[in-house]
Amino acid sequence: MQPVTDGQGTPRVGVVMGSRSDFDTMQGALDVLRELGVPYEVRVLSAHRTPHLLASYAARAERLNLSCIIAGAGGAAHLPGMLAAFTRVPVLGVPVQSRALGGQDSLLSIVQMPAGIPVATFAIGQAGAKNAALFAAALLATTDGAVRERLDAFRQTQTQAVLDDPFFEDH
Ligand code: RP5
Repeated sequence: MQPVTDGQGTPRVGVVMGSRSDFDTMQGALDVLRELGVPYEVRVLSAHRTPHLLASYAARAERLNLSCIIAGAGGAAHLPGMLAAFTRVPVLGVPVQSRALGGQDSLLSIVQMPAGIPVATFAIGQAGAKNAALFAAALLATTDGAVRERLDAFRQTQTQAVLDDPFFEDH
């Protein structure tokens, strides 16, 4: 099964998730990448249900020279760590909110990597997914001027929205 791409050209970022049920969370990352014009590909990849695909995806990430892989998973969330074990492409881990433990399990599974194989870990849920995408864009912005401009504009818009908020003028 080939990963789905966003149609913007050769992917620069891979977005993977352990289950289709993670999609709503990971949509946050896809939205940000699309807004910033960062070409990505996305697919479901499970460390325990499709371990062979995990290994081949890591090889694909190197072949495509992806700048990073955003990997979301919940529960015993070994997907980001296993991917990082198979490739030197940087892995950004997103803990998906689990039903049983609210995502604390996902967070600890991802963040507590033993020394030697790093995974950059983000907040639980959509905030983490969005920030992982912004982080991926910031990595690309070190060498891609167009992404840098769009990222700067995104941040400027965000700042302006706070400055323009009329809420405090009435209080
Ligand atoms: C993990 O198990 C997935 O990342 C998902 O967050 C969790 C539950 O998966 P489903 O049972 O909903 O497929 O592998």
